[in-house]
Amino acid sequence: MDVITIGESMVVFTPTSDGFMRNATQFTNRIGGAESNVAVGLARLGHKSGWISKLGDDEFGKAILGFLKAENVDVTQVTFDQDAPTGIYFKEPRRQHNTRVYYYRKGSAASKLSPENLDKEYLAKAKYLHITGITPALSDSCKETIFEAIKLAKSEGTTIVFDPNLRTKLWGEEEARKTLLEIAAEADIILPGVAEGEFLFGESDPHKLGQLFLNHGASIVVLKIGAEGAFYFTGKESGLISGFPVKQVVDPIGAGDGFAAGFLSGLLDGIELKKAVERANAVGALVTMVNGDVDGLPERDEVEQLLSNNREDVI
Ligand code: KDG
Repeated sequence: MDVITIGESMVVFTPTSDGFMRNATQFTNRIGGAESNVAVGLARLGHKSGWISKLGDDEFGKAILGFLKAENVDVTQVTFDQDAPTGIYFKEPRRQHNTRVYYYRKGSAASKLSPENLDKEYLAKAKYLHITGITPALSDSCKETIFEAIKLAKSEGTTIVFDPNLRTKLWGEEEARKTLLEIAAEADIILPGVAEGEFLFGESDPHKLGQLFLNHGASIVVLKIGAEGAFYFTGKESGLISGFPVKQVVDPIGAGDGFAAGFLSGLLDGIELKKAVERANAVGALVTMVNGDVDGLPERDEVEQLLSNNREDVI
């Protein structure tokens, strides 16, 4: 297994009409969840990814499992909870870059994940364990699961990758900051957005933030600055890799997960760090051009085409 992730996936409902969701009469439904988005992104790029989770024993749980199986994500570590439902969420696109989300996931099956759901041998098979800041926000047992997974994976020499994915709707700021900093201290590679860096360290200068994350324990920091691209820092080298300008962002949700999948794909292929960041930018940009959290995740030829084109031609 190349990358293993742990988290919650949900069915995502989006109104088919513009305007406030209170007036909507029809919705599309798709699948989303930061960690499974990364797993799907990696699988589409030809890597082996696995997703650890719990689903409700209901129609939505079956939909998610079926979707991920069809995407070639390993779901052998997914269990069904008989007493709790699969989470759902709604996306209300207001204006470009301003999509409101409403979660219906409290007490969901995934929030019941606990350290007993972890199989040490399975974690040992992974080159990378990808963690996000969403899963520890779901419940105390989810938080314990994340710290236990990190401990088990580290004891097997697995590299820990962390995307803080701050979701203030899910927990209080103080608890979020404390927990995200604790996980960041365990991570080998960290992929924050600049706003998350500011939330964690009260600092918005990218260079200072890069250094702060390195001092905090990471050996590779990739700091996302939205459409403009991302900075990378290793302690030995640093730089800015500019993003791919997208003329019309259709749906920005999931771009960060695409970025993580693209970056990990580059590392798995053994390409230069700069090139891995460029691949990450490319996948993130492609995700924003399609509706849905996972729907824009590209296959390898699409990324290669974007990377080999003159940037202006592309988007
Ligand atoms: O990163 C995209 C995710 O935010 C989305 O797919 C849903 O996992 C999700 C969440 O918790 O918001």
